[in-house]
Amino acid sequence: MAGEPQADCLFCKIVAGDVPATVVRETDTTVAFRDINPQAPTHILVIPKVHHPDAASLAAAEPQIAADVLKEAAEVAAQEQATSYRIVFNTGSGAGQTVFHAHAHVLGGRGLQWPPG
Ligand code: IU
Repeated sequence: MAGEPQADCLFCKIVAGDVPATVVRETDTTVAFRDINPQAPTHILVIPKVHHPDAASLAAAEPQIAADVLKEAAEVAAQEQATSYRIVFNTGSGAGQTVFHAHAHVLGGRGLQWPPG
């Protein structure tokens, strides 16, 4: 069922505490943790606790939790003292999505180029 934990999902396992992660913030609906392969001095992933395969399907099914993810992305940036930062939702393998559980990348702590690669 949409939103239910998936046995083969790495991020569902992080939510459950079955896979370790460096958690920096947690709310009733979200978890934020450091990316294991950081692309900037600040590189944190904010995920909903519920399972949806990407940000758009999360927003369609549970818009309040999608809003929570965005709010937490800003909170994480503030906690990291990143005044300028980028929020990225890779969607689809062609855009670099490798984990099919919705997540926001929060990138900061250095100058960021535009357009991204
Ligand atoms: P992507 O947008 O689906 O490519 O992002 C997935 C991210 O998850 C990617 O930046 C990985 O480095 C990160 N990640 C992680 O933080 N911990 C893990 O155990 C695994 C991937 I596997």
